Amino acid sequence: MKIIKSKYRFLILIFLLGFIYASFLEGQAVPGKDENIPFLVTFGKSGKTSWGDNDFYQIFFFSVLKDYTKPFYIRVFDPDCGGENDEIQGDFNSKFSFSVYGGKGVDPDKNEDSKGLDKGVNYRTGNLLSSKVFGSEARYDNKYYTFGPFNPSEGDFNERWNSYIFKIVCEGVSGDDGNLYRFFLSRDGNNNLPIEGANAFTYAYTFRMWNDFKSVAHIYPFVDTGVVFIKQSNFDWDNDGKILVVSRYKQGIEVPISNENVWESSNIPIEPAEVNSSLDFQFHKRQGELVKNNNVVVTLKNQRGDALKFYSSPIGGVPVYIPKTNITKIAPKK
Ligand SMILES: [Ca+2]
Ligand SMILES: [Ca+2]
Ligand SMILES: [Ca+2]
Ligand SMILES: [Ca+2]
Repeated sequence: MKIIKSKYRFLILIFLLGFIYASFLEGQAVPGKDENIPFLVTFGKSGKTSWGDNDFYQIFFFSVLKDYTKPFYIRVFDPDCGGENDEIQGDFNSKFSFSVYGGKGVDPDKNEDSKGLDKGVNYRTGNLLSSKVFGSEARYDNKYYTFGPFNPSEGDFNERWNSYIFKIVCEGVSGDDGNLYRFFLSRDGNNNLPIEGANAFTYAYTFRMWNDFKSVAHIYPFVDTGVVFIKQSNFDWDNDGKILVVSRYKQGIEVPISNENVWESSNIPIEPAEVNSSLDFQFHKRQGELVKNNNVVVTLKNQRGDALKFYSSPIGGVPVYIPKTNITKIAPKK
């Protein structure tokens, strides 16, 4: 009897996993399906940066291809800060605003301030389309809240990507607790239905690692034309294992890692073969004693100081290292 039950459960699990996989295919799940990141995280502004969020806000951009003309929705999973998923400090007493922007001023390719990277600049650029404040609220706990519908033409048009750009800002308005959440860009208000050709990106990625030794998280920056080297910066990694950079040219370069409440930076050379493709930043957890509930921030800049975009669905796909077999021939012994 027990065996039948567990077989049944296994089949349901397979079905559900297949369903989840299918619904994440298009890359409008944030974090994306290849990233293996459970949640984004933002702390209330009275939080401590040593908990893993350096600035108490997070900005994500969504791009919707011009060809898509129907309404769409931005769905937030677990927007509240309480109950399931969230990081309590004392008791849950924090408030978070989620705000969606469209129109001129949103596109970060045209407006540097919109990226939200520099302290003191107003990153709330564009037209406010919708906004809501969440506290500890059972009705939104472990559930979706849906913003929209929005019309694609309400976005800020980007000629290069032939897409309308939208922005969502999550800000820790008050309190000290950590809000964990995810986004989904959907063509349906009640279900996660991806939009073909859409994507999401950010310039400062604040996320939570799984509490699992074997779990490897990935983020995928896009290397644009003209990039010669990049400066990586990671914050509050808590000495939690290794951060490796993999590309079609790099088998896995280890970069300096940060400890508690500090930034660690280094320069990484970029080869011509890596231009116009994505890099794979891999986050491998330390073995032995588990670093629990690790939140981390990552930013990248090129040699000119321009920030790189991290795409939820990597541009050109997940990069795979191509061994240089001709170069690695073993030299004969003298
Ligand atoms: Ca608290
Ligand atoms: Ca919750
Ligand atoms: Ca939450
Ligand atoms: Ca941390």
